[in-house]
Order: sequence, then structure tokens, then C-alpha cells
Amino acid sequence: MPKPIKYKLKTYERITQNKPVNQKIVAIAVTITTGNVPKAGTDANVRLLIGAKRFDLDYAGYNDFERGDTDTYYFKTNMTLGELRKSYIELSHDNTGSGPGWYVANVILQVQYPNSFYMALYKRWGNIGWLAKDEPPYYTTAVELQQGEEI
Ligand SMILES: [Ca+2]
Repeated sequence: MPKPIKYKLKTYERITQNKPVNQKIVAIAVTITTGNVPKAGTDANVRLLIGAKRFDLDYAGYNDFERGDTDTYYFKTNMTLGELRKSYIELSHDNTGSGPGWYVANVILQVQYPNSFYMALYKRWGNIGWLAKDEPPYYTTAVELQQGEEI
């Protein structure tokens, strides 16, 4: 078993860099692609933390996060871009259900500005891998996506 590491920090790209820190954000969309590998899917309860806010990712009557699926969740917010950049962001699940290990291919966070029909890319994290205690490397059900920046 490899040496335990609490989190795996991933590389990302961002195209909101040119916006001011006081830019208001009225909604956030998170798009998660579950990998196309055996046992990639999960039925555990998945949540996204953005700072002190917790977002439960679940559509009633829909089997979220199955192998190869891309699922998007929208949340209304009233934060600013600067507050988002300062926020700690973590994706996790509660390790419940049968075979709860989850293989996350990538995560995309988009933001919506007031009076804009479109979502703008905030960050994209690729090749995240297993969030699993029942799949290698067996050490965590959470991934830190962003530490929170000094701005
Ligand atoms: Ca599921």
C-alpha cells in the first residue's frame, strides 16, 4: 500500500482570471465526469464544499455518478469571484452503498454572472482518479480541488 497522502492536488486551467475580484456570481455549475473503468460509479452521497457552504450533488429519481456519465449540478449563489477564489473547495462522498469507491475523471466548475445567459469556466481539474477506500490507493474519499488563494 502506498504511503497515505491526505489529498491529491490536481492541475487546473482557468479563464476567469481577467475578471475583477468583486465580480458577482449568481450561480455555480459543477460538472463531474465519472471515469469509464470497472467499478468507477458510486451510489454514495456526494458533496461539494465551497468554503463554508455544502452542496449535496443529487438528482432525485436519477442514478448519479455511474461509470462514464457526465453529470451537472447548478446552485444559486450570491458570492463574488474573489470570495470563490479564496474558498477552500473539496469534493467528497460518504462511502455508503455497495462498492462506494468512485473514479472521478474530471471536474469542471463554471460560474454565471448577473444578466448573463451563459456560464463561464472557472476551473477544470483533470485526472482526479479514485476517491475510494475500496480501490487503490485506498486512502481517501475526498479530494481537495482548491486550497483557497490569497487575493
Ligand atoms: Ca450512482
